[in-house]
Amino acid sequence: MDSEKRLKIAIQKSGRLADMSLQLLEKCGIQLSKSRDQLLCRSQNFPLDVFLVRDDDIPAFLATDVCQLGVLGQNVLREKQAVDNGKFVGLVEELPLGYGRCRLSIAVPQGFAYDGLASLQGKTIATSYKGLLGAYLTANNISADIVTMEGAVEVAPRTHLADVICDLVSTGNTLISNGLVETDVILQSEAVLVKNQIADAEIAQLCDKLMSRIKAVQRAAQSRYIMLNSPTDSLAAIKAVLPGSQSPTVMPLQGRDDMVAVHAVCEEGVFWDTMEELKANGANSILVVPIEKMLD
Ligand code: PRT
Ligand code: ZN
Repeated sequence: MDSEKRLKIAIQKSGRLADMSLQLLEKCGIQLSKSRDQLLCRSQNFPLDVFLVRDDDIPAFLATDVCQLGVLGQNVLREKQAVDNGKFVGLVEELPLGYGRCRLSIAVPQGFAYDGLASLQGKTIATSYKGLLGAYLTANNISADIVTMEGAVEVAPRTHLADVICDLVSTGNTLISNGLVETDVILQSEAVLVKNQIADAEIAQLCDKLMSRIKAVQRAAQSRYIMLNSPTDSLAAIKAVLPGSQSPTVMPLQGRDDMVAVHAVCEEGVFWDTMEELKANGANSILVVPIEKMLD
């Protein structure tokens, strides 16, 4: 492979997605220079350049092929696509990453007589998501005025800039403290790995390699290694209880004909009730340990 070719990924420089995105690369074994003041970090042990930018700029970095991969909220990507599909149509959501979860919702002031979307007819709605909101209103045959605000959308009704708002919600605390009630969810969102149409075969290969590492990290994070001793006659019952495991390893226990040791990788969470059920089926010495890395 041409050693000059490097894959380029854009992640958020600072903000809600920044730490998790950097940690994800680190968990993939990618070492980066520690300074985060700069725009660009080069990895020394993987042909990868990491651009640290504002999340809103990532779709343009991908559309212009400055980077081939980006990590951003689905809300940001879908909004850009809703506003200018021609420019961003080639960007593909490759992998949901399980963090940065939120939803884009409409919220009305307490006391607003809300009786379904029709109540928004002719109203003014403040949002930073005019593309997504506009498409949602059109799809539901509602005609309303959209006021675009870049921040502090939640104060718009109090300051009489708008009747209602459409904004991101995660805990819902911001809505509550501003006397607003969530009525409609327009979009559920999380951080996602986005890819452009990679033309270069070697870059595409690097991209596949990074993606398979990310998938392996995700699988390892949700998997557990479980070890237990089982009565030989309840082995079938014990295997049936083990969550998401394929073929457990069964080994003899020295000096015991009636018991065997069972080791298994469980690709689902192992909760207390599962352990209690294993115990109820005769298992003992049950150990559940996290898995650091996993590759098939
Ligand atoms: O500087 P840069 O442009 O990169 O960052 P930013 O300020 O635009 O974004 P940032 O860091 O705030 O958020 C980045 C991404 O995190 C968003 O695009 C979403 O995908 C995701 N995310 C997850 C959220 C939230 N949760 C969230 N709660 N983004 C924003 N919020 C805001 C929301 O706008 C509202 O003001 O938090 C408030 C509501 O929070 P709750 O918990 O009170 O409901
Ligand atoms: Zn932003």
